[in-house]
Amino acid sequence: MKTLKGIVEYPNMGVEYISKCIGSRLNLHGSIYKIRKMSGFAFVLLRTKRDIIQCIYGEDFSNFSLDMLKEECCINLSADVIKEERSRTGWELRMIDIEILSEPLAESPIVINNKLVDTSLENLLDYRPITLRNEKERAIFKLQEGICRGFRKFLSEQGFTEIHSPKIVSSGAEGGANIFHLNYFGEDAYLAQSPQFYKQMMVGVFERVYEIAPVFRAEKHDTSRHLNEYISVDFEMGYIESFEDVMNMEVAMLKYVLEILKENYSHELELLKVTLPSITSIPSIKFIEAKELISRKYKRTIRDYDDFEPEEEKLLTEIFKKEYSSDFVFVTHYPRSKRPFYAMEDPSNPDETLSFDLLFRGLEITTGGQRIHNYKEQIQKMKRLNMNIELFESYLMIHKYGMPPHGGLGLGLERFTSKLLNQDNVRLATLFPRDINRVTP
Ligand code: AMO
Repeated sequence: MKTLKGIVEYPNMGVEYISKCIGSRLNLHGSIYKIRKMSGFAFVLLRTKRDIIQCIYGEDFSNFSLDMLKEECCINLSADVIKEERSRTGWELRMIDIEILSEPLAESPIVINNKLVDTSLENLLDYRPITLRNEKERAIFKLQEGICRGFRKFLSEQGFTEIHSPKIVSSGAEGGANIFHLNYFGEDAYLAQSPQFYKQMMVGVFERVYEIAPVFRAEKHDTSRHLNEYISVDFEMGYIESFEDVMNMEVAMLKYVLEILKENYSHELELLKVTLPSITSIPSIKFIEAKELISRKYKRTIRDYDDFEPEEEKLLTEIFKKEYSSDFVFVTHYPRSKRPFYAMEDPSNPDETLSFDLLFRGLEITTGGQRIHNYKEQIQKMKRLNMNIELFESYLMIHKYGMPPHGGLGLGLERFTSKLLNQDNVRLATLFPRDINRVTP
């Protein structure tokens, strides 16, 4: 009978840990990132889980030949931590013995071990399984992990229950043509554009819920801000007094995330030279006032009274950066023509909805608002929009059988990450992007 040995303990191989081990011999593992040969010795960079650790190979102390090492070999290493004043860390790591666990078959077709992967976006994405091994590339996604960790921790502390809603659905939630159609055993089905209906249903169960999961949009345009699959951070909360409760929750959530990053991800922030924005409060402006403000300040004629042009989003955030030193701005009261059928209209002006977007450094990163919870009101609105009510029967159960006033939001994880890192393309903050021209790798 085979006995299991238990969990493989993860040895802490970070630079910080090694600094505490001067005078000892350590066992490490990792991949050879780069070898720099000098005369009689070599610098060997070992890529471990989070750090790139500089080791020294020396003919006089290493018990193996340098020729055994190739870039991207995976090795077990025993090494001595020796005090060395001239080194930036105060120590050097002398390679004593190695065990080669695996060797690559071929040399990498693209140089990944320089500061940057110096190539086109196309190549960067085509060779994603290996370009992600670059120190800076992987730091982007370590930070993204931190962002999600922050969202989860915050929402759970605020009494939200994490849910997992289906991604194969029978109707679209967000309207528009950007929905993927499926042949579901001969029936029509779709890939979920958002967890909208399900998170609302679950408010009737848990009062406060959230989900961090992929959603799908059949975007036919090749832009720097659209993906066909992205990660949506959604939350929904019951017993709200106003959609501003949702906005306040988002402000607190973003502050919390920035703190988590500051406390636990300084290594990646320094590597990527990211200065985090500071948030005290986030200013807000009504949609129509924002349109007029941009038009006045930049002498532009308003062409579309129902929506922003991408350029206007940029200009609006510029104004708020200059005048309020804020990287974020909420835009509220979007016209009802631009909001889905579940959006609650403002009783004092039904042309406007009790909804908002959050813009960050020129880009919309969140949409949210209060939802209609009254059955009759919802049916009336759907009739007005000529919708086929039968298709939405299961969703409408919540309205029919009782729902608290509620609202929530959806935030695009890749958009938020890319703006935080001052990137100009959302693909750079997506592990394996899906766009109109790409389904691999
Ligand atoms: P909306 O459709 O505005 O709202 O989407 C919410 C947020 O998702 C991000 N986003 C995208 N990111 C990358 N590629 C895309 N194609 C893409 N489309 C949207 C944006 C956007 O702000 N159910 C509502 C949310 C709610 O009211 O709770 C919804 O999905 O950051």
